[in-house]
Amino acid sequence: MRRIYLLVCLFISQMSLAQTDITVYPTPQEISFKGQSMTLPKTFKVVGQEMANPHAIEQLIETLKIENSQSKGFSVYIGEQTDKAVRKFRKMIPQYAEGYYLQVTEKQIVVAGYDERGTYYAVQTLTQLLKDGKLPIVEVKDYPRIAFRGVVEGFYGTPWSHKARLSQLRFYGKYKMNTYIYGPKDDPYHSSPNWRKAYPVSEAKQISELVQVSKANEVDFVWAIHPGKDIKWNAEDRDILLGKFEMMYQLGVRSFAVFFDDISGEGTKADRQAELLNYLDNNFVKVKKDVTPLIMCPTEYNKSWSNIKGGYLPTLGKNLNPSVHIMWTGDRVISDITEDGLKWINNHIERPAYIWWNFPVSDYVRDHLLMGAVYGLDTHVGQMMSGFVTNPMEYAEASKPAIFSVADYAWNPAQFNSDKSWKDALATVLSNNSDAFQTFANHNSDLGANGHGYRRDESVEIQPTVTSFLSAYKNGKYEAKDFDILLDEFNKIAEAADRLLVDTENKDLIQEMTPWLYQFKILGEAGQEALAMVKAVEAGDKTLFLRKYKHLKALQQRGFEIDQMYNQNPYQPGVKSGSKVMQPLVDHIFVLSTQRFNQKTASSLSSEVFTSPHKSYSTVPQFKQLPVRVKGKNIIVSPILEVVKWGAGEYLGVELDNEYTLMALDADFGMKNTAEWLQLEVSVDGKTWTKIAIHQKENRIKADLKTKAKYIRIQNKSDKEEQAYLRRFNVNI
Ligand code: XQO
Repeated sequence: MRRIYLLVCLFISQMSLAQTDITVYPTPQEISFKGQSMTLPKTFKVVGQEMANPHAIEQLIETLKIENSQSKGFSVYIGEQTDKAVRKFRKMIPQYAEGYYLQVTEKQIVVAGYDERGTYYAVQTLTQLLKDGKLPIVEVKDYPRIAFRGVVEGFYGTPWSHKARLSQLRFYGKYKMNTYIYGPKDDPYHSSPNWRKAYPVSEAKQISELVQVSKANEVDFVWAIHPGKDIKWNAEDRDILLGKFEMMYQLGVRSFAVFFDDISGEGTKADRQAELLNYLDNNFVKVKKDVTPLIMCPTEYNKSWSNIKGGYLPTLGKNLNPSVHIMWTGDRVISDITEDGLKWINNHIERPAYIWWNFPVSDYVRDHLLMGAVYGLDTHVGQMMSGFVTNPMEYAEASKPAIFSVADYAWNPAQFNSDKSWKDALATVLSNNSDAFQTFANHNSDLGANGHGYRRDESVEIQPTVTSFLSAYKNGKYEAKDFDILLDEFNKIAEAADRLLVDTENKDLIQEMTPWLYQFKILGEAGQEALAMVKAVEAGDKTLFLRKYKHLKALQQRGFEIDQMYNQNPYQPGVKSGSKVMQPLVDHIFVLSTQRFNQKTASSLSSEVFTSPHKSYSTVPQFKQLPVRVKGKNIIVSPILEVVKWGAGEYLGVELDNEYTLMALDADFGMKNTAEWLQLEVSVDGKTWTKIAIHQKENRIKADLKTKAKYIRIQNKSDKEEQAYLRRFNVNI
């Protein structure tokens, strides 16, 4: 009896093994493992090869290593539901676009697509199921919940390289993303000043190649144009735009978008935008017949920027041809996607919104890498949106984990598991060092303070131990268990940074992350030294404490130098790592242990920590918590990208850590007339203010200060709201 029992257990464990060790991404709607697996045969008889989607056949041949179809080989039936080869399985095929039925048994494999993409996606799933020459006996009925899924390269900053884009397109094909929208804000032929012009030959050739590779990976290459900054609402510009679409069509482009985001002035008019898009829809999209529906990005692309009474969104909703997709970022520029938010927008635009999700884009927090999980997306709203595309970081490879999880979410929101998807995403992007990559991602996911007020979880698992250790150590004691957990984590951080630095599996990823790996290594070592200082104080070992103290000061200096040396962009320059939990922890331990050391040994070691001594403050919502950094004799407020609404009487101020002699102000608010409504003032005590004259040339504002002050602020002295950009605000001391 016992023997049988053991045999049954073995069988079940075998079955469960087959069941659990393969996870298909995106999560299929229905997948049922039958328990056993089959060993891949050597010869196959492929039925339907001539009619099925050629890209699917290509992938099938590569996956199953099929030399040539043999008459007596193992049967593989492949095709779309109207093809003879899969006719007898057609009632098993889910009746949704891009859906498919996949079956693996001991005697056959069936790959049956609702349409050509479905067949291709079935083969992608089959490819993921193949492991060590074995396939599980399985049945899959699968389809996407959201019709358009993918990426919009829509960020400010260095556009992705051609090589990076090709790698992205192959990645999208594997994870069933069917949309790549080309719209890099800093490409002059996508936006002003050259949106009217043809691409130079070399760029045109690259676009053609991208289109070809997109097709081979079943991805729509959507070419976007961003004419709003200087478009004229006349027949001439309208026909120039039509002509540009025709040029892109000649390069092979079959999907188009028109973006009106981040502009001001004439181009923002809804009725004009709708008229232009309907013209393009009627005279280009509908005429060509092989072009997918138009996508547009509205000027009011999030709820916080929209003014329904003003009529912008209702005008678009009413006037725009129903087939035109309208993009939306959510309740704010950077925002969670919720059912209420979707109900609100879908009602006003009279169609399901096409989501442009601004994560993991980091062009407003450029000193941070956003490697965290994808979350904040309602899981039961799939049918309330027509598309879901993510706006990624300028770091293409480092964006892949988030893109992987967005692919997972967009295909099957109802079954999306944020944490599991994140861990598997990291292991997919970097398989041989995935534990180190996970450690890195755990502590490099928050954004730090930023104008959008958007934050992310970071160092989640160790956070409770950090809190428990610090609250105890503030009273001079701590739990040994907490200490050991923290030390173990800092050891893991230091090791992970080095193992990743020399990883060769994905060199492009490592190259993108290197500055942050340098910083991460220092964070790990700094943590080790800070904890060593705690031990030295406890042991009353003055010599040891001083050694550790000096080492940590040196590490702080190195970290500062890395922050000053790498990634020196004009917005948020530098390299931050572990900025939400682990770096503050190191600083806290440094301060507390140094203070304790000073008390115990009547010393007066400085417990000053290297952070920016000065800070900004403001009554302008978009200027909240702007980072301030020091560069030489300059105090620099971080610029931001978007149009700022500056209310009457509102001001932007800088509070210095001490009184200084201010020498000059060098500012730029992106407009010519700002000196008319701006008033500059300085103060020593923050109460009595002295007005200072400012001079304007073009957009540049200057002021000679040569006055002692601790505060400086610039105020909208008019009685109405003004619009401006924060391009520069530097105080020279
Ligand atoms: O969200 C946008 N359009 C729907 C515009 C995008 C830019 O492309 C940036 O990548 C992103 C976040 O920074 N968002 C801009 C916000 C405001 C920039 C003026």
